Amino acid sequence: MSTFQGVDFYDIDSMLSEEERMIRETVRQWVDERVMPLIGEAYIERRFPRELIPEMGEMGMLGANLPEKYGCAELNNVAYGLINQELERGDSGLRSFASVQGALVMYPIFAFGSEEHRTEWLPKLASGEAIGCFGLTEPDFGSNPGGMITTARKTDAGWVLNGTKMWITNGSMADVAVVWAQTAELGDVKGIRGFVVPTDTPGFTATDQKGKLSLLASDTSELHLADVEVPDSALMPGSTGGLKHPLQCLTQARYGIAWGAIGAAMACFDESRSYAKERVMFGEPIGGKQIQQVRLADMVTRITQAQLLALQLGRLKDAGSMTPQQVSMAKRANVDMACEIARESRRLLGGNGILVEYHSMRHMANLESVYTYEGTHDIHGLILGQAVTGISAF
Ligand code: TGC
Ligand code: FAD
Repeated sequence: MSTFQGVDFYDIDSMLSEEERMIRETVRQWVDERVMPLIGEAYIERRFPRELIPEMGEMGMLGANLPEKYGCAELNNVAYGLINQELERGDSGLRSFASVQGALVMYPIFAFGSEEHRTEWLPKLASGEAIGCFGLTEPDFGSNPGGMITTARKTDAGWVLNGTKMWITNGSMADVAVVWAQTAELGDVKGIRGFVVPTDTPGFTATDQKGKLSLLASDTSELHLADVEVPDSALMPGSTGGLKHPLQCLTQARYGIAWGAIGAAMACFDESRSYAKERVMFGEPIGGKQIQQVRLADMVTRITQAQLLALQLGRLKDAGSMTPQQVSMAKRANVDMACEIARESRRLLGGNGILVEYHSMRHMANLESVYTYEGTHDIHGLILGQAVTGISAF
């Protein structure tokens, strides 16, 4: 049974609509009842809890800000952010699953796909009947995806894809992959196009990434494309070349991460606050010691700052004026905040802090991936540096 207290030092609830609060509470309760009892074991077993996917679909958590017309919940972006927050309070792997499904697969199909792509895939992805993955990163092109060497060659029958994509979330579970490939032979200097590729297409294989020490309750895989033949209709007609379109998807996912990181941090703060009040050492609760009080004070301050940043970002997104650079600031600052809080929380818990029965170390390990994926902390620093100086330092 969860004893999660929540963190709302600045009465941020009063800045949410009744509907937004209600959605947050519904997902919060679901995470308490369905995720918390199993997540520690799933983590140790290194498995993504697939049994939760149909419930996530039924509750409208997948592609939640996309239109009802395609089976989605059509929520505003603040409600969508709050869902991410609550999912990541459970585990970053769960939020990652939803981020990839919604922001990196459903969003590009919605924004750049044909009407046939939308009607074929969006309702199934929204319900969780189908799972999607997003193949952008390659072994030698992570921060710099523009250098990708996966190719899409035009033939009379359609396209032939060849290449390797690395670190692909949901890769082994996926029914459909959004694959980004070079089409330079079209004579297009900005030749990167997006393809909707059913994963049962001959030549497409996915292998599990072994040896992870982070995000253990998440499917991370390598995709191999060996002469994968797809019809002309696999090309997303709205992906008209260049990095702009994949980066547009990343903006959607990074937005969700800015919220998600708050959830992981709240879980850690909540755990260490309770522990500090209960753990007696030198004859009194450690929460009565000044060092631990300052530790908790720093945590609640940084969470509050992150909440305000995310909420304003959400309001800007709902108003249609959010910029990618604003998303970079929130992803970078909030994930950094969560990494620090998870580490401090684990330390406050002493020896117990390394056990899976507690959550802080799992979050700490997960957040190291979150710090790196969707644009590393450094890359978002460079994006912000460019925004304020006008000079690119990549
Ligand atoms: P650059 O020349 O700056 O930009 C090319 C075009 O794209 C536009 N643009 C954006 N549009 C929308 N959103 C953004 N965030 C955008 N950033 C740039 C830009 O205006 C330009 O448009 P146009 O019209 O002039 O052509 O491109 P660059 O090659 O210099 O790259 C810049 C850089 C380094 C920032 C970019 O490559 C980058 O963000 N690299 C990081 C790669 C990354 O984040 N990969 C993530 C892979 S997916 C993943 O990690 C999933 S994790 C699982 C989960 O989400 O839970
Ligand atoms: P690199 O780009 O090699 O970076 C190495 C280091 O160099 C970093 O510290 C970086 O900040 C730094 N660096 C890079 N460029 C510069 C520079 N110009 N100046 C200064 N420092 C620099 N990708 C997908 O396409 N789909 C997915 O679903 C997906 N899921 C992922 C899941 C996990 C668990 C992980 C770990 C990654 C995932 N990724 C995914 C890939 C992720 O986006 C990349 O790992 C990330 O973009 C960084 O690329 P890289 O690992 O190649 O690091």
